[in-house]
Amino acid sequence: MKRNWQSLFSIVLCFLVVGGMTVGDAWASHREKGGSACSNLIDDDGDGAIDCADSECASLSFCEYPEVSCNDAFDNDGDGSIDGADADCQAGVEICNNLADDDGDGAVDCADPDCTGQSYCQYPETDCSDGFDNDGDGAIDAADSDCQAGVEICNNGTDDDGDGAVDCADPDCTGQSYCQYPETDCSDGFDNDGDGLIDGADSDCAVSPGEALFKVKCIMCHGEYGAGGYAHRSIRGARADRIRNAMTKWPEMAFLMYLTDQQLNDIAAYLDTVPRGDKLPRNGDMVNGEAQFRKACTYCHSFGHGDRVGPDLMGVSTAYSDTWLGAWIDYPKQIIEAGAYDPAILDQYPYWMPDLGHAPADVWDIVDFLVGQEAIGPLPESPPVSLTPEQFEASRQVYFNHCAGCHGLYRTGATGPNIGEARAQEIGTDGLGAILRYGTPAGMGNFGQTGILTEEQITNLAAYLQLPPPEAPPLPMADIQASWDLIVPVADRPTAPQHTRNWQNFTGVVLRDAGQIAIFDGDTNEEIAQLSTGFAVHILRSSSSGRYFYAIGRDGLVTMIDLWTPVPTIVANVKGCHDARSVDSSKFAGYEDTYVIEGCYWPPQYVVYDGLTLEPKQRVDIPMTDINGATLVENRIASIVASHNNPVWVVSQKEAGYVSIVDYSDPAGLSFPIVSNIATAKFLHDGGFDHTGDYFLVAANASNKMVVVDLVTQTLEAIIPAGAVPHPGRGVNWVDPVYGWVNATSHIGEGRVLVYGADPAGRPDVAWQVVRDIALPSSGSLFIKSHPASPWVLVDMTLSATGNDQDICAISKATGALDRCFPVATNGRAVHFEFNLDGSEVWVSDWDPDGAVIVLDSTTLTEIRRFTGLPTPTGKFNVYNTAHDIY
Ligand code: DHE
Repeated sequence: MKRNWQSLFSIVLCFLVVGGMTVGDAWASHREKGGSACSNLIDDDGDGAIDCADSECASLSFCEYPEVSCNDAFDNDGDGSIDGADADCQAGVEICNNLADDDGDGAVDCADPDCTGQSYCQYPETDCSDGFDNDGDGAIDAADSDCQAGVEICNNGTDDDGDGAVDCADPDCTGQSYCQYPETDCSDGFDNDGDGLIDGADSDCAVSPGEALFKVKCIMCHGEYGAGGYAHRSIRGARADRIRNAMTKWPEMAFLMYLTDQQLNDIAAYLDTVPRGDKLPRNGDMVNGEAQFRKACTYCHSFGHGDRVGPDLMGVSTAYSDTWLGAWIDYPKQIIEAGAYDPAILDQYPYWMPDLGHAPADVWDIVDFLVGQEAIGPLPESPPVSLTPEQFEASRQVYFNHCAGCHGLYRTGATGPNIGEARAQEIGTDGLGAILRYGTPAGMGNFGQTGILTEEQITNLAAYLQLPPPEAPPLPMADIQASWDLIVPVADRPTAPQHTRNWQNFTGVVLRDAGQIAIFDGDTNEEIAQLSTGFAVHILRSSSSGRYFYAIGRDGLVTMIDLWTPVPTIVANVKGCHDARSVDSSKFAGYEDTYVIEGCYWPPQYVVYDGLTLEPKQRVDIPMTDINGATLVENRIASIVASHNNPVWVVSQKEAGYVSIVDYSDPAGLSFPIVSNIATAKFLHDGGFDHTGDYFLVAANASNKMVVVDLVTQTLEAIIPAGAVPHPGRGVNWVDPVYGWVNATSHIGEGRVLVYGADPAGRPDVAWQVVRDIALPSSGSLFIKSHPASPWVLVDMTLSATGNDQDICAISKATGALDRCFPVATNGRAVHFEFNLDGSEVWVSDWDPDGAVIVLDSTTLTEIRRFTGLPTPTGKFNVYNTAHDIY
């Protein structure tokens, strides 16, 4: 791992730096006798030898590189000889981009192993009709295999592979570094960044081309305005030939060889005009450096204790210059995006170095710490603080509120990994603190950065996690009954709607952190109520008729809301769990609005209530054995769906891996037993129906599977291998043009939508088989949804760690391909979709303390309205769609 990581480091870009020495340093310290430079085509010291030909210059690294083009009238290697006059151009030296087999070994340019490592040899032929060998492999345009039909060329403004997506909008181009670049030349008549816009038409050209280039290629080392950055030295006023020479001489900059003279002139022109910038402050504060390292880096890296998710950093300051380390810590994303790293090496890592937002002074301090600690030796781990009983209790509550949902009350893991005390001790106090502060790309939230947890809470929680979990209390029927609060008895309720609104088009919006539900009239676009519900309220479900909403709080409080009163009114509350996520009503004909079921995360039980009053009817323990026969300490009820075809609820037992069928047809209305336990996979989470309602599809998101249960035979129908941590919400059903009825999931752990056939009667050939695997720009998706009236399947990337958390993506039902991804949220993260009654609008949450619900036209996907000023809006539930399970 360490070796790989070091080779990752070795392919650095755009750095006018070698071993801590800047170009300026090098030039200053290597001059011909007489005091002039080794690259000015002048025999400065009058000894008859020019530049690199002069022995004074021999030790300069750039004098070791060849003239890379022998016909461009430019002294590429700064040795004073141009083209044919340069000895490099003699037979025997392969020049890698001149279309000639210079060394006569039968291999031309990039096809010659001598050229391996030349960064431009890793690019495809980017234009198949410009008469130019763009990738320097010796084959021009159609003669290059890159230009064969069916291969998307990512910057030629053409849909080469006919999948409806052009250039960088085509998922095939994901990862092409230049798809992350701006228009790098604003006057070449070429669409450099493949976004379909040429030169001045591209908004990237609002800044000068040189500035645009500088900001993606150079700023990481040289800082704002080239004022010095981590390279310590201003490059204000650097000339194009100096830049060319630098990139020719030093391997770290070789990947920039494809920059044209015009582009270098543009950069030089920009550097000529920049104001004098401030140098980055460097305090040499190792103590702060160590503190920052412990706070931010220790989840991925140890210092002297072996590799973790990332490599051990002991030795890193010997292997790399402080300039390099500084730039890497400050700008990891940009460095990767600039294209200097071989994607094949990056692919070896589950996670790439994230940008943790350090101030430059802290970056320098971390670098100084890495250098200083080297002499001292391995960094000892911090011991956990000892907790007072009050701090222990407060940490227990913090854990319950923020961690138990994913990791379990007993920390055995489910959606998140096992973080029992043994594993927590292994991660250590510093590592736990770092992960709580900054989260992970696998979906763990950045609780410290976002202010959800204070530093004190993080410190205490890191200690709490290293202690055994406390016993969780039961919640017996007597306590449940005592919690029941019938606010408006049925006899006092209206028998018809007391307003003229179209209540079936009401949409309830979860205001998570406020513990409230906002209710909107989808016809008039008015907010008509804001009602207090349970703690960190999670979801709403509708009664079968749609008249009532049932809200479930994470504290287990079920709240029943009547939509027929003049304004929506809470008519009953009850608490059947200490911790809960799911609730649903009885939806089979004859049982409309008759019963409600609440599934608990803790205790391991479900509770059935009267559907009109919430009077508790029965509490049922769930089995504590999993599908492998193992005894469980915790078995949570995850998703519950109410069948429209039978008088049953379908209940997912998370840890056990069983899908249970709970029958509510007892004529006496007293008994609500599990009548079938169907063994599937672990750990079950969220799911919904297929288009017929006869199959239930649920994510077993700890085993990367989608499970299909046949509700007619009450047997396991199929297990579909999925990607990392599938998370479909209730999923989505539509008719694919090739495969008929399909269903799909997105994933938390990877940027991928899997589409599988879902019509065993009509299309048995593809039933429950993956028929499409669609790449998304980011992992971190929570929900995928559609409506029969919309041509799109929409997917969010709420937990994206790569900056896509405000974006949503649209997959075309007509083509089955990803059509576009675009930003929707402005203040927070884009999360969850709901359609209005007729499906003409789709509502998306901007999940933020100052949040909003953004309403898009469900066909054009343009914004038509937004409801602002909503605290932490998350799930949204339209009455009609929720009552009828339309998704
Ligand atoms: Fe949810 C559905 C559990 C975090 C918003 N979530 C579900 C379901 C479960 C679940 C079991 C299925 C319910 C059903 O169909 O009966 N959710 C959990 C967790 O355990 C988890 C991962 C962590 C936790 O501590 O709760 C979690 N959920 C979240 C969020 O952070 C979300 C994004 C915002 C919030 O409100 O907390 C969130 N979950 C939702 C939504 C649904 C949901 C909106 C319903 C989707 C639908 O369209 O039906």
